[in-house]
Amino acid sequence: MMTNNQNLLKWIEDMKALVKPDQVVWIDGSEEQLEGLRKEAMATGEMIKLNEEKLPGCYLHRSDKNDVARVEDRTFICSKKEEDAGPTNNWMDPQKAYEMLTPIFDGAMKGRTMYVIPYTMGPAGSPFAKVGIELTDSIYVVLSMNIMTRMGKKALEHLGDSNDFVRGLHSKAQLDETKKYICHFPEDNTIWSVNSGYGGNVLLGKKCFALRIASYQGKKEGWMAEHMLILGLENPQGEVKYVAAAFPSACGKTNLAMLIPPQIYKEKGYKVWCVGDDIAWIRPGPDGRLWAMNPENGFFGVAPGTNAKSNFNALESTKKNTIFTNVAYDPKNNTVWWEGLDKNPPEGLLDWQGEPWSPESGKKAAHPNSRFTAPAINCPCISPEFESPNGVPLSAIIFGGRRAKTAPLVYQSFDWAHGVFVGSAMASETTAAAAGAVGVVRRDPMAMLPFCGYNMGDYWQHWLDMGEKVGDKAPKIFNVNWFRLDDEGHFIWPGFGDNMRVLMWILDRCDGKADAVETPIGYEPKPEDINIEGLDITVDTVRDLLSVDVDLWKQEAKGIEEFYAKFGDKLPAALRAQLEGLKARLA
Ligand code: OXD
Ligand code: MN
Repeated sequence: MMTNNQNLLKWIEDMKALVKPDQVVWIDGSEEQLEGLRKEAMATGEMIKLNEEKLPGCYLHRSDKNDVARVEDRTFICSKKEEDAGPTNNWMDPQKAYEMLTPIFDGAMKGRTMYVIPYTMGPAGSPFAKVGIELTDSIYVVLSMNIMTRMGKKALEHLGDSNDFVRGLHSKAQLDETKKYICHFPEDNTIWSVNSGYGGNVLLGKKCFALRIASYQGKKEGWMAEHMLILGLENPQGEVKYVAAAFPSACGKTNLAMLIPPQIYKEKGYKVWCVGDDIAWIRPGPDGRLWAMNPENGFFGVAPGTNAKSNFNALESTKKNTIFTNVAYDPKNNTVWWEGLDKNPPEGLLDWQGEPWSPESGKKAAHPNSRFTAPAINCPCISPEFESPNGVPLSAIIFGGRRAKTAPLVYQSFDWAHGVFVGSAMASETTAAAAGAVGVVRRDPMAMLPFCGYNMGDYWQHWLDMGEKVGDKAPKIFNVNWFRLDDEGHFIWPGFGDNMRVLMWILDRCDGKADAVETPIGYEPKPEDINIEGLDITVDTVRDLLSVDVDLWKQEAKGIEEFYAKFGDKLPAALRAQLEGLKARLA
């Protein structure tokens, strides 16, 4: 035992009595203990040690074939009142949820070891940092939490005698799909996850704590937990400005977070620094501005499509001390492979389930949601402020989605409240859209649809309140869309590193250095103010990318109105007023 914290010890005793493990092991975070666990996982086949020369310290793990992604339909917010979970979450009464889960957890760890993982989200000692304890019967979880969080003794020191820790209970149990549940009890600071071994469901520090529970804590305590990357853009004078950005899954968040500047900017001495790729905790600093911190310690990235061209920095991050899950395996070289890594799948490859694979087998070698869990410090462009206890001050907040026609390349909100409206109306279209066809719109406010731990209407009100609190020191809010399609269904904007050209306009706006044109939806750049030097597009293309189709926007306003209707009187009046304002400007 490594603590005298009676709240913690009592809770662990209660959980032990429930899951009945053969033994309990406290994770102290020492390399010695971790190495022992790696050896054990190799002996049982839970992990395969990869080529020590090519991929030092790296391992391959395979999850159950029916257990490969987050399960939104089995994810619940268990608040006392149903309206506190809101219309966008699955809800269960907390008492009923505990009653239902108790027999599932009862004896689930018989014959197994229960690992006690103390961890912090954020560096221990930081005013942002929060403690979680995860109890689990999975070595894979322990080793992955070691990459994704700060784990071990330091976390207990940070906690001291406090009762303020998130109680996470996880058991793989029998991996019984019909009894798989990811339940959050925000009012109890508690998460119970059972019958899954997949990262997003079982690395409880990430989506479960750092977004769902933390968003609820932030509402109570006056801060925000957001599904956002954080990046720093350094100019040739060495000044760094920070932005946070929210995009739905599969919109290139990790790519933007680790962006490599185009040649024309590199030459001049511009640099981009990655502070975080998925989650931002944001709070007012002593200077009255909003400061953001990445509570995680690693990246849980999607492997397929990652290559030296699409995301050099992410690929580099996976070259040591990384755990790969459900990618393909090359037994000859003892390395890994996935679709989009290169065009030459090695001969003799085994697919993500360990079955022989060849390009003719007509199936994917790596699972489309195969992942890497990589230490953030591996990233060549990791920000020097990554460990900063105070986080970084935000100049801008960026929302975005995947829209074929409606949203322009970039626009700025009129003010904070209008920016909250823009975020609340965020949406992406399904990508299968054939040439020119417009996909189905899925609303994903602030990219938090599956991650907000309470009523989304109350969450929007919290955003509005935070803006009031910081007043004119608030970051400026923008919306971007890298995904406009031409009539043949091709992307018009080059994207990737060239997105920096848009970031430059955004930061110029924040500095009062760039003009804008007022449109019904917000402020837009003058087409000639987006730098296209070195690109094979013209100012007319940029003009096209910035065009606002009033008819499409009238439809959009209707879509927002329908979505808002779900929230009844939880919809903040200020957002209703914003919608009316948009409609009036479009008329
Ligand atoms: C993620 C997600 O895994 O947003 O980060 O789905
Ligand atoms: Mn995410």
